[in-house]
Amino acid sequence: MQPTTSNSAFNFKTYASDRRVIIEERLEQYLIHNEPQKLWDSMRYSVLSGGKRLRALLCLAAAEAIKPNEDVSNLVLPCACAIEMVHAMSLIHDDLPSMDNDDFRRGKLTNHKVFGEAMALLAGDALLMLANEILIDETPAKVAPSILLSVVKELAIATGAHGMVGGQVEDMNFTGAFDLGHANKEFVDENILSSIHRRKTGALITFSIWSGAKLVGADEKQLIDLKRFGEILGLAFQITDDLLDVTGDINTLGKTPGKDEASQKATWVRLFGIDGSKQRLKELESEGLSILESNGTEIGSAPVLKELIKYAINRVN
Ligand code: GRG
Repeated sequence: MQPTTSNSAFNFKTYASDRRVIIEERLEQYLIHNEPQKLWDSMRYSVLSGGKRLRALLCLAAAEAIKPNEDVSNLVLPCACAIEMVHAMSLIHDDLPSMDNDDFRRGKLTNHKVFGEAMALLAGDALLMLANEILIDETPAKVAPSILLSVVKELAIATGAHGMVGGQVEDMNFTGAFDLGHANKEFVDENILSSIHRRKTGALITFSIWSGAKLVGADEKQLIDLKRFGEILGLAFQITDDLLDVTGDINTLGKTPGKDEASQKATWVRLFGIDGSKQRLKELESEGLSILESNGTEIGSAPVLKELIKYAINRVN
């Protein structure tokens, strides 16, 4: 894979489609058919069903931003694919009748609609563990064990009670459709909503960027800056998701719009309206860009991360 350069001829569309090809190939390789066949069919169905691959792209892009003149894709592809597996499992579980109860995802029937609830649960469980297996087994030995161990630990933190799972529970607590005894939408304010978004969605996105940089030897200052950049991008991504639920249509989104409103979810649009949400996105974009630009190292000169925050905000699905 050609390293990225900082020259003005950089074309994000070409970059993203080239990287998506290698991500898809690697995912296919890691998910080669196995037995029990129905379990692997279910795992493959959700991972290999398209998706923007934003998290994997962020992981590759962060690595490339730290080492702009080297081909680092082999060092970070196992991690990028592990992240896509964790992401796919979260979508499978999120779509279950006991959670968001969705029928469509990525323009196709949701996993439980095709394979049944029990298999969907188990496919999610298996993907979570496969992600760890791939990260540990397939990351090249050139990466120091201490670095790999810290990446494995951070993935656990981003995924579990401190991150995604905790955020999902907070989200449920403030969703009108759930009766957990203390749900009260009046109490949702910007701090609470930011915390939900930071954990439910932002933690894995932040990890995607941080891990790509960590695996290729980023220094502490670069890691701190990239973590902050990841938090901003993660929040912007989820605010955009809240907006798309109101403004999008099923054909473009690949999932049913209007679900947040119907289930009385706590969203940015609900708190601040469409204009307020768009305004916050503008602020987040400029905060994110200024972190990259003020870095004064290779990160600042890499065009990909800058384009990725714009993409996360301006996407249509
Ligand atoms: C990790 C054990 C474990 C459980 C997961 C269900 C759950 C607990 C968490 C829900 C997390 C979740 C689904 C958050 C929403 C994030 C979000 C906006 C997803 C959509 O991501 P895109 O747009 O999807 O990147 P594509 O299809 O492009 O990959």
